[in-house]
Amino acid sequence: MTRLPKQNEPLVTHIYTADPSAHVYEGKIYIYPSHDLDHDGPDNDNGDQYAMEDYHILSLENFESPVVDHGQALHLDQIPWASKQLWAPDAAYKNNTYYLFFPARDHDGIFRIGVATSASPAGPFDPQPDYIAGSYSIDPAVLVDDDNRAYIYFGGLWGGQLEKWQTGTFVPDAEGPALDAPAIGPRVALLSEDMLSFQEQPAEISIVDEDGNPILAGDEQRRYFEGPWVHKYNGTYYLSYSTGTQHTLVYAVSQNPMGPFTFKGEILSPVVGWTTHHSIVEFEDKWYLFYHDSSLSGGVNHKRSVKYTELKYNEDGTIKKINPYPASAESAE
Ligand code: FUB
Repeated sequence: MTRLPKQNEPLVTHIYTADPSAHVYEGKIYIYPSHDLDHDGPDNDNGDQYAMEDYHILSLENFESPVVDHGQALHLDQIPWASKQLWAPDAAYKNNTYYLFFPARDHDGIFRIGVATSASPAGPFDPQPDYIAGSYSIDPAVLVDDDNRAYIYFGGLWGGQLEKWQTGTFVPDAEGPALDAPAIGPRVALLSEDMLSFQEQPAEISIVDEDGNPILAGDEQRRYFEGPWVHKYNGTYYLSYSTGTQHTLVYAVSQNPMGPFTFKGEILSPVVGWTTHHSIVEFEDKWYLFYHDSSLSGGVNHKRSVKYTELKYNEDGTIKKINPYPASAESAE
């Protein structure tokens, strides 16, 4: 099934796709999305509507060539430790191997992060028998740095259960912090050389304002919610994420991949649908934002479509804010 890519339009329409993690492998763009299911089941703040069961990998030779769906790359039935909800994945390349990192609920209903391997960026992927020891919550994103160290970032509030891990163990009825307390941050851990385990206990990333004060839990315009992504531009690490309740993609910067990160601003205005989730990748000397929205399904939260648009930096390294609907709005800033 193929389709020519157009900016701000669904990359594919034969299936619903979301949470795109884009990478350049073997000279092509590979996109690792969630595969949204069309169903009439429950829809709630716990995220039960996101009932995904497999992954399909998409690729593009370039932006003038058709989008290829490589078919099913991994199914829930192949993953012994997982019971349901294959949410936002990411991929990484190291040791001549492609790794797919993915969250799912275990048999106790707790989100964990698994890893699967392949000799090809298009899969199919072969899962490890157990989840990564010490892993929890959702939305893994992996950065293989220039020195070949690999960092995994993860975590999401609400259905993603990050509030329940504030003490380091799972507390089923734990709530988020007080609104005037520091917001919960995403987690980061160095991966082992073989990419199959954490080298250390995950650490919480601190996101601070320009004065070095932590962003507070009540600061919904800026506080972390889910969907971390880290990329490097001119030697600076950019942590971008969704603010959740404000449905905005924002970013913070640091000279250290483990933070602290200083909040900078917005990347993408809210899209149609409840979630916003993205990745940022360089291809042939330009930068691109991959994101999703629910336009194709008329706004159904769990029937989303992956899209892309060019991302530009200002001279000072800040990111130009993007309007996901440029034809219908005044202008992108
Ligand atoms: O796709 C399921 C969840 O919705 C993801 O894990 C979140 O980032 C949000 O996009």
